[in-house]
Amino acid sequence: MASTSFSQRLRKLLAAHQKLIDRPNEMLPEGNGVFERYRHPVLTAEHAPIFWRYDLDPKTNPHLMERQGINAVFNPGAIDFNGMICLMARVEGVDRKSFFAVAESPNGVDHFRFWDYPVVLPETDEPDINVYDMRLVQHQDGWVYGLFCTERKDPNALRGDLSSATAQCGIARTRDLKDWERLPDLKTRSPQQRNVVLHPELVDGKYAFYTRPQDGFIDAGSGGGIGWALADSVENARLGPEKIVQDRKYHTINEVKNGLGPAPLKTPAGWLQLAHGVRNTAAGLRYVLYAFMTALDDPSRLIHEPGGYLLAPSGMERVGDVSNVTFSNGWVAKPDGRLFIYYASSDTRCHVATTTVERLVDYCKNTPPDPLRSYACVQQRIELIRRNLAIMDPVSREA
Ligand code: M1P
Repeated sequence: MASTSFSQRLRKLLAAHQKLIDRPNEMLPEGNGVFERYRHPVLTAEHAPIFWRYDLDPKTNPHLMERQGINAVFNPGAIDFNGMICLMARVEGVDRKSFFAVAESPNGVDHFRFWDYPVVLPETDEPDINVYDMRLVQHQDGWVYGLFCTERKDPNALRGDLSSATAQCGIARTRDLKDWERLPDLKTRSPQQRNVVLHPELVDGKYAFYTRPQDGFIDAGSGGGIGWALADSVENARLGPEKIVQDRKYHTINEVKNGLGPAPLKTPAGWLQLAHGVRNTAAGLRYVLYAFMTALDDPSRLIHEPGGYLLAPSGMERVGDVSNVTFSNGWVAKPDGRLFIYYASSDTRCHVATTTVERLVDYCKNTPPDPLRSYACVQQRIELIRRNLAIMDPVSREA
């Protein structure tokens, strides 16, 4: 029988967890008009059920100690599923291994609750050491696909080097987010791949992949930009040469590397795309989110490329296991046009930002591109100032 202190502590643990899940979220005032942020993260390590972390049997755990802690919950894929918004979170145990687990919410901004069991992702003949960052896509062929990074020890690592890894794209599919069929990993010509995304529609009758060719585990190196290639089959997906859809450029938000976020959204004006860009600083890498659009008749053709970032780490988002990072691999567009962008901060926790498809398309079409030189940036801004001053009356200038 459980002691009184065991029972009391358990009651407290369960009550605190329930309170966290029940906590209403709140849109922060005074956004920039492009999107709104929210007061609280939507999913954190503390959202992991108590029964995932503690042994609740007083006989085997009389001190009610945490046995299998969770370090972080981040980089979620997202999908509108059976009337709920489901996040496919990257859950990282204290042992550093990540796995996938679904948390659902009725409204997309709060009340996210994990399903009882994490996803059992079948392995291939070459077992994954670590899996993360699943992009969920409801494909035209009827399956829900999950593309994710599978990481294994670099077979060419020197003796004693226990850090070098290889990253490739794993592929799995499901009908219910519960039972998963694992397909062979994507084969490409690049030594490593991360941030691979499946386009939601067939293109010329083939499966279309956005890729991120890279030379090393961390460095995009000579590889780079967001790539694109078609595969005859998804059951044994093999890509030929990758065309670069959106390149990296010197002195921009993505000069070090970039990678597509979630699968793009189809709009009358083109495919709406979200990506992350990485630049270097004296304090290390800085990851921000940016948007662009590609053509409906050719999703690999860039049509709008607004300059700068859409969303960058702010306030507490700046701090975490890998600080100064915002990363997104999930968003959900509702039939009424509302758009929920799920992003993680600093490889630690998940947030939501809301906007509409219409606003984001407007943002992509009307934000000027990065002119790539300070002088040209000043000209761009002077043009805006001139137009504004011509229509502002003196009273509103002082308001
Ligand atoms: O640590 C920041 C991010 O680093 C990787 O992204 P990328 O391949 O673009 O550098 C991923 O490991 C991602 O999960 C992580 O958030």
